[in-house]
Amino acid sequence: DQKNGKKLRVIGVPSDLGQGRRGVDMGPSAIRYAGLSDRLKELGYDVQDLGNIDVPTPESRVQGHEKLKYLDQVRAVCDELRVLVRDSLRDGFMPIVLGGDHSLAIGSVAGAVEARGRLGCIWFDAHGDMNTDKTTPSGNIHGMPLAASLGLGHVDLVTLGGFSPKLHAENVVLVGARSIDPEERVLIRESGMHVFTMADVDEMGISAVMHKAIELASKGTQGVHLSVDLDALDPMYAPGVGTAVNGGFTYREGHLAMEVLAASGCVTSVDFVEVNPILDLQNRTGTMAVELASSLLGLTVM
Ligand code: NNH
Ligand code: MN
Ligand code: MN
Ligand code: MN
Repeated sequence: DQKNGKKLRVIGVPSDLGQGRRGVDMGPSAIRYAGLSDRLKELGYDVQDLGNIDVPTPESRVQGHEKLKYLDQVRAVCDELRVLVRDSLRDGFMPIVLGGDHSLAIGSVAGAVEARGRLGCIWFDAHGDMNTDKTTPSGNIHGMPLAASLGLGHVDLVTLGGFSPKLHAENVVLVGARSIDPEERVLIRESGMHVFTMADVDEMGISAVMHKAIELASKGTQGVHLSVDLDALDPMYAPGVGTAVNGGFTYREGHLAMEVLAASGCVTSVDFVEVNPILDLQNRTGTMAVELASSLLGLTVM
């Protein structure tokens, strides 16, 4: 079942505060330029684009804490996004959040959980995003959103919206991982969340991985938040990301993952993040985001 009928709301978050390389703030424009709204309208959806959240440029602010760069600004942006995602769901729209760096997911997850209650989460990423201010090698908050959503890390990130944790580890599934920091690995293990590495995808096949991921994320939940970091894909198909890692999903694996999700009807909100058009080749990565969105939302009726 399409949990929110046929109404979609697009929310842009032009943030590059959560990572070190400028340009990801232009991600929402790149995804729109690649034709997101038209593609979704062709699929029969009513699409409302809310435009972009106001995000300060890093050059105009002080970085602040070395282990939590731009903490205050990231928190403010996430809080604004939380309200927009929450209210979109309450108004009967499925939110599609365009990034921007992955720190924004702290806000989208919070808003989605506020609106719907207990949610599962499927996180496509080359990375774990399970660092805290204690374990981060970079101080970049885009390496922390999954940890924050599970109640781990700095209080300002964890308590967004006034409740914590947002997610329960048994309903959280990371798919595509192939670059995990040593201390982050310990947190992942201790948390009890589920991980399908690229090696698992190679062994089991993406279809089996996705069916298992959906089962885990759906058990006892009111829906699933899907967070797609474009660096989950192989850099051949998504070169426009700040921290590319070889050995990612092929084009077809990415699409099959979306198609299995579409058939299940479990996804109730979604992020497409880390698109950096400055590092891209002719907007290949923005285009990939649009194509993945249309596979995710494509009607399965032939
Ligand atoms: N794990 C590294 C860090 O925390 C890199 C994170 N980069 C990402 N995450 N793109 O998705 O700094
Ligand atoms: Mn990543
Ligand atoms: Mn990420
Ligand atoms: Mn990233």
